[in-house]
Amino acid sequence: MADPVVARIAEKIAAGERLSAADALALYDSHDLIGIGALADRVNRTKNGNIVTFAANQHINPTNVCVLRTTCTFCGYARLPKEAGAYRFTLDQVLAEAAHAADGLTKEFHIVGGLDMKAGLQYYQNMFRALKSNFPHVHIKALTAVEIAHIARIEKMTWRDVLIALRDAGLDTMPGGGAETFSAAVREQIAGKKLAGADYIGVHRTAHELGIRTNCTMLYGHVETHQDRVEHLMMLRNLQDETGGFLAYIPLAYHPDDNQLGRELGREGTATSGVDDLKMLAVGRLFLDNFTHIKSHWIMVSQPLSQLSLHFGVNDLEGTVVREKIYHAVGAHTPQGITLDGLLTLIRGAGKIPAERDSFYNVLRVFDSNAPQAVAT
Ligand code: V47
Ligand code: SF4
Repeated sequence: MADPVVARIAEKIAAGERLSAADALALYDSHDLIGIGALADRVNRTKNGNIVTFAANQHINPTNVCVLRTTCTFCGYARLPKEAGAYRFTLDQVLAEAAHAADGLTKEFHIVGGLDMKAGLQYYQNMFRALKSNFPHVHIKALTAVEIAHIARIEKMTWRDVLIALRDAGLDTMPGGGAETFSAAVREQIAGKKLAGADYIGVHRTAHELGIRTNCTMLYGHVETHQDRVEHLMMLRNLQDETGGFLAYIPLAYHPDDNQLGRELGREGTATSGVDDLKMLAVGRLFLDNFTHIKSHWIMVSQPLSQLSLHFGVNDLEGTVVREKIYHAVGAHTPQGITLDGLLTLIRGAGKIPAERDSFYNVLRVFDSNAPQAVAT
């Protein structure tokens, strides 16, 4: 159903005007999904053409021990130190996990875990140094703002000093996890003791000042309102205006299985709707006019929906992930990894041109032929 509000916003965009918070709210409230998607697609094409990128990455989750285990009610991954299933990798175990990268194809380690009292600065410094020495060609994207603040707290250091020490040990960029939804009321309900939204922004600002580029996220589809979503996006856009340090925005669909929040809300087995998933990506593309890259995380929303999202403003797909644990702990039924051929087929099926990128979004190779490529992951 065409919505006059979307038509008005289209005129604004065509005139080069920035969307206001009220515009973003109107888009979230609108049921004109196709109109919003077409707008987001147009904006994306002007920035990224027909190219859809992915990175050959590997997730490593070195510890699931977390001091916030009982207060982040949406999380099914964390464990208390003595709880069944708790683990913390030794350095040798991390290197064994990382061994997949010996094939030379993996170009990025994405390393995140719990807030573990026994995983302090030295644990990560040793890990990053060893990874860099064993796999010098692999980029290290590691530790969310929440983990940086945790290390700073247990080591009695500033965020800045922790970031400098980790950068010196090999940290290249940071992922966007830990943002959840910034609203204090929402945080109180789903992540009562987690780093406040303003502090998440503060850690990212410090990282950007040190030349460490980062991603950002929003966890949606739990108890947040449309207004909460808009305020969250506004905080991200404002920091990007200030520093330009964000590489990509990634909305994360809440998975309600095997976590306390899902049980409290009576939502087990009911994931976010496809309409909301697409709208989150498209509105992100339209409101975050100072971002080049909007990423869909196919593990969270399924491969078919991620393929559709390529017509809703998305230009980047979470890549060849080896052994993803966090979403599979909370009911994601998608495969834990995808082959290169699978990814190419998915992107080409949307009429787009697949391209492998590095962690800074430089295109490494464009797969412009329809012939199958002799590379597997
Ligand atoms: O912060 C935890 C989310 C995030 C659930 O930067 C959940 O490139 C859904 O941020 N349902 C960590 N989500 C993962 C993350 C990420 C993923 C891929 C790429 C990048 C990047 C970042 O996972 C957490 C939290 O928001 N999460 N539990 C759940 N039940
Ligand atoms: Fe810990 Fe992160 Fe899970 Fe919260 S979401 S309990 S901080 S691992």
